[in-house]
Amino acid sequence: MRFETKAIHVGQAPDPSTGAVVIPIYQTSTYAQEDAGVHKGHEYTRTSNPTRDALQTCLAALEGGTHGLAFGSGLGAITTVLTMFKAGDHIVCGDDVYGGTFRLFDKVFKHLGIEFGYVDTSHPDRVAKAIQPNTRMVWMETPTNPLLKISDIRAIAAITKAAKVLLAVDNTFMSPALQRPLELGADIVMHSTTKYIGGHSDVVGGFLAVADPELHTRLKFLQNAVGAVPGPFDSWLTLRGLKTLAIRMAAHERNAVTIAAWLAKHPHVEAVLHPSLPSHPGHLIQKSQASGFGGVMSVRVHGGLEAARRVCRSTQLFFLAESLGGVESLIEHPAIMTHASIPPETRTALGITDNLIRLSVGIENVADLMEDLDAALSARS
Ligand code: P1T
Repeated sequence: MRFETKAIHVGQAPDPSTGAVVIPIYQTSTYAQEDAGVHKGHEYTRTSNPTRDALQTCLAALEGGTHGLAFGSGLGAITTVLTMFKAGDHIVCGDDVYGGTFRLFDKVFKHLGIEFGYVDTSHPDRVAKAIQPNTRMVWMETPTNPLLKISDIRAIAAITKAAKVLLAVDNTFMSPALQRPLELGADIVMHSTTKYIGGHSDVVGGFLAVADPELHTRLKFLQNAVGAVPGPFDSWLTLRGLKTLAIRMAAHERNAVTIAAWLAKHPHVEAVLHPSLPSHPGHLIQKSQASGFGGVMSVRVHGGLEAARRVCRSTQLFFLAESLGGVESLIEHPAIMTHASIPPETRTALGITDNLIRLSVGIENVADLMEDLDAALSARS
């Protein structure tokens, strides 16, 4: 079965009792047992639920994994991964990650004794140098949020395998329709399913996919023990979104590639960060490991903070909002919004400057989106 077919059929056979072609929302917290310990495969919904099972089976298959685990948010998924470790363990983390991921590591797990080293993972040699005897995992995003830096998954997987540490890739920006890190050597793929997988900005969720049954057993134990699970309705909404992932991603991609090339020549734009541009330093690596460039880009506008703020509040179709990956276009200001939890000095050093805005290009008509951006850029000054 190919990707588009898997998205609609894997884990989603018609309901045996009614023939319903859509997996029902099993809105139940518990399941009646015939005798103590004798049940039909489900005991309690934190542990398992048929609607969640369908999502887990389908999305794991799309990622090329053997198993998947769904969570109530992306950060719930990351938290669960981190509970595999103990005080004194060390994690190498990309220096450009979603602000909430950095906050979770720096303000929660660091205080519990887990150590973190931050490196630019777009240079695999820096990852190799950062690995210490107590390193247990490398955590990275590619493309990164919000600077769209590209890291070579195959090269880093070779490094982590040799060092016997886990490689976890946050695949939120690409989705499995464009990039499948497990097939490139990663051990864990993580998603904020809030984004492209749900796809309609109506549900928050997270996901982990693995290709190693032993790692799945460890993480499944923690999914139940920690309890950051999604409810049946959220699982159902996410699965409903997943069915159209391939066609949505193609539409996001088409619009974003057109807009990136146009903005790169726009007189009010200083720089466009999108891997589709041949001038992007990660362009060739992106082409070698993914089948597209995705719908998110960041743009440095001419002028400073005020100019960027004005652009953000002047668009009509691009809503000024956090998040990304929904069918509607969004615009946001990372330094003030999604990455505010990163200290200002670090933001500046990384390049999350005050004139940086991030676009999540939706699937509206691209000419309407360009007119909207053009008018907002003209209102800049
Ligand atoms: O919001 P949540 O579902 O908990 O997922 C967190 C998360 C993890 N990883 C990446 C790459 C993300 O982009 C996010 C969430 N990001 C936003 C809300 C945002 O606007 O960037």
